[in-house]
Amino acid sequence: MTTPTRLVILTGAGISAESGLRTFRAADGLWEQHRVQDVATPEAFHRDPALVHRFYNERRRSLASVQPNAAHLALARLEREWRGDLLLVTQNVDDLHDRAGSGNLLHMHGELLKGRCLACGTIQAWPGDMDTASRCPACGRGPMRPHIVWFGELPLEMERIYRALERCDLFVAIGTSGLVYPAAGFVAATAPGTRTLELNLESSLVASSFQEARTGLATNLVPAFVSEVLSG
Ligand code: BJW
Repeated sequence: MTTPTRLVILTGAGISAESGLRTFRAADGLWEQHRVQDVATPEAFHRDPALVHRFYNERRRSLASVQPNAAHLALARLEREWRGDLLLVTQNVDDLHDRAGSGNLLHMHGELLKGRCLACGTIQAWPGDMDTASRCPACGRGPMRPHIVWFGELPLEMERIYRALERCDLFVAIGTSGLVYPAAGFVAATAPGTRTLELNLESSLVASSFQEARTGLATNLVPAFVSEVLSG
């Protein structure tokens, strides 16, 4: 491959699957056990905040027993060792990229380990359980919600992401089904001539929009891709 200089990488639930975190849409995935409209919309939180808190408390707890895998570690290595410009955008709300050592990282769908005050809007670290009695440590007033982007809400850092997509010369999507927008449309937001590559266990719904698609496990494909970029 010709040597890229500006790289944007998008990751989805597939990169964390081999660490032991369930994806959303697999047969045993999170949406098999919970209806999206019951746990991942602002309306659901308004209707039954205790149920939504239980869903996210369980997922927050599950982070304690998982570790970054070879794919997360390879992307952190790329950031450390590569001289080009790298922006890592993740749809994942887990902290596995952070723990692997990625720094130039945007969590576009929020973070499980943070909470947001419904009164003052302050976002803060929230490592433990949250419930309807939880109060904001900053203002002392507001009830808290998980710092998660639900359906119908605006994903985070969109300006920075679209700016990077327009300027990059290589865009790579890893372990995402291509079902959820705006992330599924990122490949189409790159400039004409940008090289685009999908790495996934199965072809995504938008695989035909990529110039190249490689299928396999993230823990195999991602370290191999990183070695390719680092060897120029
Ligand atoms: C492996 C692997 C291994 C497995 N190795 N690979 C009608 C048409 C178009 C759009 C809309 C519409 N109606 C509504 C919308 C918009 C809506 C949307 O997209 N809906 C669609 C479902 C139709 N989107 C929104 O509402 C978003 N906001 C929005 O659009 O605002 C307006 C806007 C306008 C203009 C600009 C910008 C914005 C918000 C979306 C919020 C998504 N939230 C969730 C849940 C919250 C977080 C949480 O609880 O964790 O985010 S939904 C869920 O899906 C989660 C994920 O981040 C997201 C994507 O899922 P992902 O990562 O792709 O996982 P899976 O399970 O789908 O796929 C796993 C993949 O991994 C598979 O491909 C496997 O093959 C692969 N894999 N093992 C490699 N070992």
